[in-house]
Order: sequence, then structure tokens, then C-alpha cells
Amino acid sequence: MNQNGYSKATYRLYDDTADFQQKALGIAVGLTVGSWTELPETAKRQMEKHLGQVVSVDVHEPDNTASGERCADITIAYPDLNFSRDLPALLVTVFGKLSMDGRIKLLDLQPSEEFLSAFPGPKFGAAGVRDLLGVHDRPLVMSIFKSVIGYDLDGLREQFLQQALGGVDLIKDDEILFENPLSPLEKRVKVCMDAAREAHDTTGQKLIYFTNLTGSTFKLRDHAKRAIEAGANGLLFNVLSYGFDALAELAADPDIRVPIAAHPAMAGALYPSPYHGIAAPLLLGKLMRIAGADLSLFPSPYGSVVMPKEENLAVRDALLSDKLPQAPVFPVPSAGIHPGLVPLILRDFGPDVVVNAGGGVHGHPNGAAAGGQAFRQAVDAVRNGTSLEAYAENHPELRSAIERWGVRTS
Ligand code: 1AE
Repeated sequence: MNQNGYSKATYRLYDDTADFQQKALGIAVGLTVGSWTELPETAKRQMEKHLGQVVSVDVHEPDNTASGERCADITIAYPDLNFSRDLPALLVTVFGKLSMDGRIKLLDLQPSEEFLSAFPGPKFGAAGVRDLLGVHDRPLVMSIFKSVIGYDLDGLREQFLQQALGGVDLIKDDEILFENPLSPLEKRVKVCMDAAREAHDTTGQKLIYFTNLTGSTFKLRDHAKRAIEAGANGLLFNVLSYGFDALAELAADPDIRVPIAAHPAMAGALYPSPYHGIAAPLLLGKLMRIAGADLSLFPSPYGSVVMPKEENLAVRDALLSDKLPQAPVFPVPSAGIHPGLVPLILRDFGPDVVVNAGGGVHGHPNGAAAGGQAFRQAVDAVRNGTSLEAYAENHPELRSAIERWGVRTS
């Protein structure tokens, strides 16, 4: 079969007794032309170009699977002719009704070159974010606002200032901060960017503030532009509650000329089951990148919300690999991160990573500024090839962090 003009989807399907070849054929036909064998020859000729094709069926018998269950990895090629150049159309074609039909998980998508060419992807990507900050030689450090609900603008400003004084590169809103009378979007942006300028006088560092872009879908573009007009230089976006198309639209908008950090809220409803949903490397890696996130947050293998390491590194690979035309995206392994985990993060992710923490910054015994400093010191220690413990001897912020959280070596 000529693969040009086809987009492929790979599934893992669990079934104790099924004829997986027949199942694969049922998917290829059922999700495209509906029925095939019953069609008269003239209709077959007309429909052939719309017919899905079975690419491969790899059956794993119970003796050869980790769970001891029988399953198969099935790849189907779908004619691009069948769907428009947007992610909802692709996703509904390959995993719409099928997602509810038995124990089946979408493992991967290989959209055709032609389909991918419709997506400009991240405006900045990892390299562009580095350029904005002028930081090219080390992993970045991001701090997360914590306890933001119920705070007025003065309270937020002070919290921002303390985080920024710690020397972090990026600060993001908490994803649960929505439009509210105490800290409305434009005023929040103004006070935070003002605090960023104040911190810059001390640290000399540039900083991106990812303000949470919220509201109903049709108002997102307007809210984004208002935030940027008020001075926002980054946007945080809860992609999965809106859908990938909303991210793709925002990322492709020429007036939205700031990086977008994709938050993984809701992802737990979609990726963790072996039997259902969408695999994490596709959900939080490849699709985020195609849709245009500049940074993608996801749970790490080490912190409070844990994703298995193999899966985690596959998310990283999907974000950074050279296999997509869209620019590489910064991986941001998150949740429960503290300075004592930095050696593991850098070992597994390398230099192109954002070390991201909320509690691990704000929970520092000497406050958020010291928390940020401890992270920066931990990054410096690893880059110098020094153990955190040795580096902490001359760096009191790191020392206090280690006393509080310890150091993880595996
Ligand atoms: C996986 C997302 C992590 C996140 O958004 C967040 O707020 C983490 O907070 P901490 O670092 O666990 O306190």
C-alpha cells in the first residue's frame, strides 16, 4: 500500500479470545467506509480511496506480556481524504467511537506529512524560550504560585516578588486560578510584571510569567490578547479541558506572540489505564507539540504524582525528538519536585528540561526566595559535577532544602 496520503494510528487491544486480524479489519473498515464486502463492485471502486488499511497486527500471547493477558498492537492507516486538517477530525476518526469499544488504548499516531504541514506548532519551542530568557547553557527553573485563591493583588505581588528574587527563570500561575474579583487578569498581570521588573533590579535576570488563560472557549483569544496587552509574556493553558484544537488556534494566532505552557490537568482521566484512553507520550508529548505548546507539564517519576519512568522518558522523547516538523518543546516534569530531586531530573532529562516546583519553592524553611535559590544551586551543583551535599556546605539555601526534603539518589 502507498503510505502517502495516509495517517496511521496504533492501538493496544486486550481480548482473551479475539481473532485480532478480524478485529483490525473491522476497525479499518468500520471507521472509514462502514462496510466493504457487502458493497457492489462499482461502489467498491468508488470507495476504495476512503478505505482504511491494516498495516500490522502484533499479537502478544499471555506468556509474553507483563500482565499475563492476551493483547495485540494494531496499526491502521486512514486515508487523509476522510478528514479535514484539524486535530478534532483526526482524533474522532481514529479514536472516536472506538475509544468506547472494549479494552482498547490509543498508543500512537503517525499523521501524514501533509496533515502535519497544516500545524505551525510552537511559536517559540524550547530554543525560542531560551532565546527570550537569554539562557542557553543550563536547565531552566520554574516556580509555581501556591495558595493564590483568596489573595488580593498586594498578596499576589508579594508572592511573585519572593519567587522572582530566588532567581527562577519562569513563574506560572496555579492552574486553579480563574477570573475573580480579587485578582482579575489584567490587574494581576500588571502587578506581577511590575514585581518581575523589581526583582530584575536585584537578580539581573529575565523572567517569563505564565498567567493562567481561562474563560469559555470562544473568549480565550480575546482574554489572551488582553493579557498580552497588559504586559503578559507567557500564558498557562489547561489544554485538555478545552481540547487540542483550542491550543492549536491560540498557537497559530499571530497576535499571541508569547510562549504557551500546557498544563496537564485532566490527563489522569485519559492516560494511566493500560486498557483505555490515550498513551501519555501521545497525549502530553506528540499532540501537545503538534498543537503548539512551547512547554508541556506532566508528572515525573520521582515526585508526589508519579508516572512510570519509561513512559515519562517517552513523553520527553516525543517533545524533543527530531521526528516531527514542529519545533521541540520543553519537557516540564512536575508535581512534588524539591531540590533533592534535581540530580535525578538532570540525569534522566539532560539539559533541555524545566525543573518546576510549587511546594518545593514555597515550603523552603526560609521562604520562597530561598526556595528558588536552592533550586538554582542544585542545578549548578549537578552541572559542576558536585554532589548536592558537598555543594550545600557553602550554600545555605541548598543546605536547608536538603535538611527539609533530603536527597534522592534513585
Ligand atoms: C503536574 C502539574 C504540577 C502542578 O501544576 C503543580 O501545581 C505542582 O505543584 P507542586 O510542585 O506539587 O507543589
